[in-house]
Amino acid sequence: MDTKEPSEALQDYLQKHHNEMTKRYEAAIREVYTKLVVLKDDFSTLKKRDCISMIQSRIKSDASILEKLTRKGLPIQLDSIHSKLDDIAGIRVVCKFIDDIYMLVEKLSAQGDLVVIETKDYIKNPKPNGYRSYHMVVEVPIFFEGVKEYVRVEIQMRTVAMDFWASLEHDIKYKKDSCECEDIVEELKSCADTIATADQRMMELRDRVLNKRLQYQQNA
Ligand code: 0O2
Repeated sequence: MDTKEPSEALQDYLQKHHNEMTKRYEAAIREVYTKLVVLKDDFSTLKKRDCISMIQSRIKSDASILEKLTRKGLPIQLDSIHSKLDDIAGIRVVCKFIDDIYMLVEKLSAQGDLVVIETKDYIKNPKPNGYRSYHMVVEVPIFFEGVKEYVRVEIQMRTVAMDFWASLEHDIKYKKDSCECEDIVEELKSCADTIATADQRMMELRDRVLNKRLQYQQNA
């Protein structure tokens, strides 16, 4: 009789089948990554500037998968991972300007072979702590041994400035062991708001420069 706790059994399973499981998610990440690079190149040819600064990806660690299943009160079973967790495969896209994010969302959503499952706009509706990003869960078709499977990928899109805040906030909270002191929470929120204002101003500055360049060319 197997006397192991469900979490131990799942951990054993994840360890044993790590490669087999991650293969699917890695393939899905590659698909979405390629789509993003094509969009970036297209945009750069058209607009003569880059819209994406950086693309990062990761597969959620076994420990993080177990933590999330437990936190969400989901059954500690392999089935829960595939059907309930949307962020096993994750891609983070760091853009230059806020409108670059919405342009990418629109272009990605229009691609017939990618299904948008869910979107969360934490730019228009920031989290109470000030966190801003655009989250999208998409499904892409992957062929394994001749069988088509839809695999989910969570795409997080943010500007360089939003990424700066999220990375530091993540570090600060992690190192302070989730200190929820009110003054620190308020200060972090205030920094996020300052950054959001700067993001908006940078976009307006870019448009002013573009307009001036256009006027100069028309008058030349
Ligand atoms: P990691 O290491 O990035 O994978 P949940 O996933 O249950 O926490 P939900 O509603 O399913 O919550 O997901 P949501 O709100 O779309 O956000 C999940 C991910 O967004 C997090 O993943 C972070 O990457 C990022 N995120 C969300 N809120 C914050 C925040 O306040 N600060 C920072 N720095 N990042 C945030 P994970 O799984 O927590 O971590």
